[in-house]
Amino acid sequence: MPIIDAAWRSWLTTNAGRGCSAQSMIDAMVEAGFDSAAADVAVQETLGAHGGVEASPARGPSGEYRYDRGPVAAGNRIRARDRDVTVLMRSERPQVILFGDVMSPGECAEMIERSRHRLRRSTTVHPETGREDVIQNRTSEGVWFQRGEDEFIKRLDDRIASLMNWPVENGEGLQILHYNVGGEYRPHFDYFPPDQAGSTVHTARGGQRVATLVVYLNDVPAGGETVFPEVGLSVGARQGCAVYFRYMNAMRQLDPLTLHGGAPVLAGDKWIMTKWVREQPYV
Ligand code: PD2
Ligand code: ZN
Repeated sequence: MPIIDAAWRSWLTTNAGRGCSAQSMIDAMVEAGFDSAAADVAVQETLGAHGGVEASPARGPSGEYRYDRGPVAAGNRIRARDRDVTVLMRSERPQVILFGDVMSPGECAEMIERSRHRLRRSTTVHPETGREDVIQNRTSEGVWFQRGEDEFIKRLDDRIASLMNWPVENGEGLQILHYNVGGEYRPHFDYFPPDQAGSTVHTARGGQRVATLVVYLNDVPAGGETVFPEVGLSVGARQGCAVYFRYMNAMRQLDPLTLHGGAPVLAGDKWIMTKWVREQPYV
């Protein structure tokens, strides 16, 4: 019998979001070789908190966000392709997980050295036009690495896909950000707000963002925490650790409690690496 891996979870999420009936998904899974009890459990888990609400492909249903089961594996330690990652903290509402040991000190240093000379001032998405603008609420510099662009990047992409339990092809490239003292990223959502005209430019490729992983590449001596102001949560930047948060459920609702920001750096500097993952392949 096949196993319910990241690709099947993504398939379930996409089809639930499209409003497919439970029976049609179970039938398709049985056709693909699952036994009907296993297919039924997987479909019910995906639809879990759906109730009777209908999903709309364009915007997702409105109403209170429902916390369904996320894709990240259970347990205190997760084998993420080539590395054992520790789970330091989990929050269910919003869905936030703090990981230790996602990258070694050597890998963090290599990522910083590869980025240092290629940094450009970061931009944000203009809500109406979808264009990338340099504005004051994001005082950092960044650089993108294309998915799988060389062996080193591919190893990190594969590890992260395994940790997030989401298909590697649904991930954007890796983004490295650097903040100097005073640098910050004021609270924002990583998803593209469906009510803003500019979002359609971004969701045309790969659909909506569903979750984020921020890896800290250095220890920040003071400030620079990732903060979730709606729930009073603050994550200190420690080299090799990472914070995961998921904001789109299987119904395609978006979780407003995932409002988050990068607090001002008070001493030293801050390097992070971000992976955003989409509902569909990002090609
Ligand atoms: O700098 C951060 O800690 C941070 C946190 C969350 C950056 C971003 N999100 C981002 O670039 O979206
Ligand atoms: Zn963010």
